[in-house]
Amino acid sequence: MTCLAGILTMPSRLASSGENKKENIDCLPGDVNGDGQVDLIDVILLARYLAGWDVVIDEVAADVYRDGELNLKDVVILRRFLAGWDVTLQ
Ligand SMILES: [Ca+2]
Ligand SMILES: [Ca+2]
Repeated sequence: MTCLAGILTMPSRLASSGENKKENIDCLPGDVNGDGQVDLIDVILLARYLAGWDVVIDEVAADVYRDGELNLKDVVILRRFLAGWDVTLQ
């Protein structure tokens, strides 16, 4: 699975590299909206997604509690991270 940030940056990377090797696209854990930083907007976006809103999120980056699904655990981890708790986003 490729994260949203990876998809967005892929064309330029492929064009500049000129090689056909498989690249590991860096995905920023917790960057739900794929803007390159993790902040409160990402938490809000994820919460809205879970509430059934019609929002587009990076489901791979949003799964900070790596259990393969998106739920409130991910929101909690993200909130703790932003609050300065000693948690690691994966
Ligand atoms: Ca973000
Ligand atoms: Ca999860």
